[in-house]
Amino acid sequence: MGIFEGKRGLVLGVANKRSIAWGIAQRLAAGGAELAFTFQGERIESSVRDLAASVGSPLVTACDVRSDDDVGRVFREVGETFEGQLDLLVHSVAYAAAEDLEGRFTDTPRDRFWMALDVSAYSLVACARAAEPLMDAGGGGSILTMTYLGGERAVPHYNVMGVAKATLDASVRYLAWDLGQKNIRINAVSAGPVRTLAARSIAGFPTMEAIVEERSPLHRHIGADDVGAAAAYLLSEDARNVTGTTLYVDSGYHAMGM
Ligand code: 0WE
Repeated sequence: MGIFEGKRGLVLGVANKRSIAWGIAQRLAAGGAELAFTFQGERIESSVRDLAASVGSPLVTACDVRSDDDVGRVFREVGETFEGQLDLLVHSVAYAAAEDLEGRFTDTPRDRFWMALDVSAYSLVACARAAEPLMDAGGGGSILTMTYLGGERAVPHYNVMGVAKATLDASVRYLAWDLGQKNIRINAVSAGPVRTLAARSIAGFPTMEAIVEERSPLHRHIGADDVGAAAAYLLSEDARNVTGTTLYVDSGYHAMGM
């Protein structure tokens, strides 16, 4: 019997088979979890539907995390699908305009600054609030989000995404306090660079991988499967007394000073 047998989860952020969210979902499904998925945009709908079908998902639905109405509708659908209960929530969502992930942070315009924080940080707050009653109905739950070292240190070109991740990290701690009352845990995984669809459009991504390979204690790349393993731990009962924290899956890169 798997460690997620009888558990029901919602996964936001799968785009294709390389997505970090998919690496996490596969682990949860292998442990026996029943999973619902959301996708962003018609372009990726069919690939998400195919992946979801491969793990027997009962619900695949669009979600624009910038819209409270849409988030509300999605969690109503989840409640209907899962008999009013939700145990696991995976938030693996981020977006900044491509032009703001190059050049100078100083040049980030106001509208795109708030857009990046809305999609990448506030979305966690909106989802946690919507998940709360469904998790409370089952006596508790566990939420996981994805963060990055660029929210704590200045990583060249990460720019406004770093500010969004700093906001996300602080949100995890405040949500942990509020939701702890309902036996709902919330944690983050801070992954090193993972070669996803989003990563491939980032100039200098191969250079970042090479730097991790050279300077991290373990001298190796991080895969979505590595993130999946850490996420499964944080989402499981093994982490029952772990909340408000960040687990680094980065070959130890964050521990280094040079
Ligand atoms: O959080 C991220 C990237 C998330 C991301 C990726 C894209 C690419 C396509 C957010 N928005 C967009 N917008 C797009 O148009 N990472 C941790 C990966 C990443 O992105 C970087 C990095 C690293 C590492 C960007 C610059 C420098 C380092």
